[in-house]
Amino acid sequence: MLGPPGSGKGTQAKIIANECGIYHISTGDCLRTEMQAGSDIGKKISGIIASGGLVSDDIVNDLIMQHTHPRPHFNGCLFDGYPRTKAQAVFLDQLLSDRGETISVVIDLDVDSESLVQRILERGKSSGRLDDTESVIRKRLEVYESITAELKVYYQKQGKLQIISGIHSIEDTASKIQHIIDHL
Ligand code: B4P
Repeated sequence: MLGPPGSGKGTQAKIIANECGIYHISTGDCLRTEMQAGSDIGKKISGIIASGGLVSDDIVNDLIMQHTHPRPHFNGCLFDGYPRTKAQAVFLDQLLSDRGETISVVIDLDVDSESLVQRILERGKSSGRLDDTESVIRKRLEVYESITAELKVYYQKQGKLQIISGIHSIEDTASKIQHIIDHL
């Protein structure tokens, strides 16, 4: 699941994973769990997340290694907010290929910047997240445009990218994603 912060990746990933029996992994959730636990990793990353930057590829790829062992009871795995850099994308391709697996589809949720800012500010009223303030949101959008957005080209070249408008209701967006998955 690709898309800028606030585009609905987490929202949609939970719905789709639940409907389709797919294992859902959100690197954002994993990193927040580390921070809440006060682990060594959590201490290392809290400043980066609070300022809207990206956590290092090594830390995030390690988390992915820990969470992606084979899970035969699920119909696959849905990566939410990962990869966010070209190095992470290359790492994931290699990890899957070593297991004889591959990515089936990459869903990119397309939402305009002002709607993203409004959504995250709204979420910030109750989330308690340090990165849900206006200045940090704008930084996260810049980071997305300068580093993560190039992954659209990466997956387009692999013929895996499906771009979906994410400005409609949560239910409408979920049914569009479901349609794509049903036709894989
Ligand atoms: P994430 O947890 O991934 O944060 P996010 O991008 O804001 O989440 P998301 O985009 O899923 O939010 P959602 O749309 O569900 O990452 C947080 C931080 O962790 C990053 O900034 C980075 O520092 C670090 N990190 C995570 N992964 C990393 C990686 N791979 N590499 C390096 N660093 C990494 O929700 C937005 C809001 O919109 C919600 O309130 C929702 O209710 C609302 N909403 C959703 N869909 C809607 C719709 N259709 N209409 C109206 N509102 C909607």
